Amino acid sequence: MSVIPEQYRKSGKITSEVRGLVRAAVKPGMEFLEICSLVREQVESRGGKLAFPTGIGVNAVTAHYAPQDGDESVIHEEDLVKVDFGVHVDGYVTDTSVTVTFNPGYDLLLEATERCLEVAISAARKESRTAEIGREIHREAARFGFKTIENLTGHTVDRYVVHAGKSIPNLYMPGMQSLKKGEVFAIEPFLTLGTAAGYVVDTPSKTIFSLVARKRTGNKELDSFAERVWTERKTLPFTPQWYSPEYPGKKLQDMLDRLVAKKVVRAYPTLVEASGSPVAQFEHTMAIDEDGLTVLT
Ligand SMILES: [Co+2]
Repeated sequence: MSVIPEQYRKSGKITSEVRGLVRAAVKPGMEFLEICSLVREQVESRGGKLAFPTGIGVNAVTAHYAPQDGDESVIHEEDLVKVDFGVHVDGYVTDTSVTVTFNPGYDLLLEATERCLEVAISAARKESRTAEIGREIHREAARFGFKTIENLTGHTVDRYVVHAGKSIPNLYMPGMQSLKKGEVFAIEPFLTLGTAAGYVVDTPSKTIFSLVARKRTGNKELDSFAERVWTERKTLPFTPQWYSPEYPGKKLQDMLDRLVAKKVVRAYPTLVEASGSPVAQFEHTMAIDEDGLTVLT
């Protein structure tokens, strides 16, 4: 008898189907915002909801960039494009990422990254120590002449929680916890060039936010926005773009700045590879139960 809630399986199935559509749909000339709309529509039409804002990471932009209204950025022929999205069904989160390119110069990087994910899944079938899974990822990347991003990791997920506490590193990292039966987690190797710095740094861009505290600010407008986010999202991340039609101009950004200052909301800066090198990423979410490991996505 599996201990994995059925909603995880449904969530994973939606994630997997939509990832297939994204992989086929992303083409040069496509706007970032179109990719996000596609993900949202396809997830919702299957009965899921977005677990976090869909991230579009082009080249060295590695994580936490969600395009906002008015962003006219498009995919170019020479780009490497990461689409990172997550689905929840009744709060049960599955997380995935796929990298697409039309630039043959990146083919080997993509192949190596996908291979690292396979190697990591094989390792996780028999190895609960996350440090050892990280070691396998790093070793496989090195075999191809690439580096892993040392400060980004996979993670356990939980109900209404995208990062539930345990990390699955992309290199050997001693002193980390082991995975247990009943846990659901995402493994996500990020690979970059052998000549790169191999880590990500924050940028001033902030497009992803989440509620961190349910406390009153005393301002009616801020409190009602925070209450609405709690009702709709709990602590799952959101992006201003979802709410922008209701708050014209700089209104919403101003509200978010104040909620961040009051520590009601947290902002996630866009992360880029420190030396500006391209980064590829593939990700699956999986569960361990009595029957072993099941890839949900
Ligand atoms: Co993830």
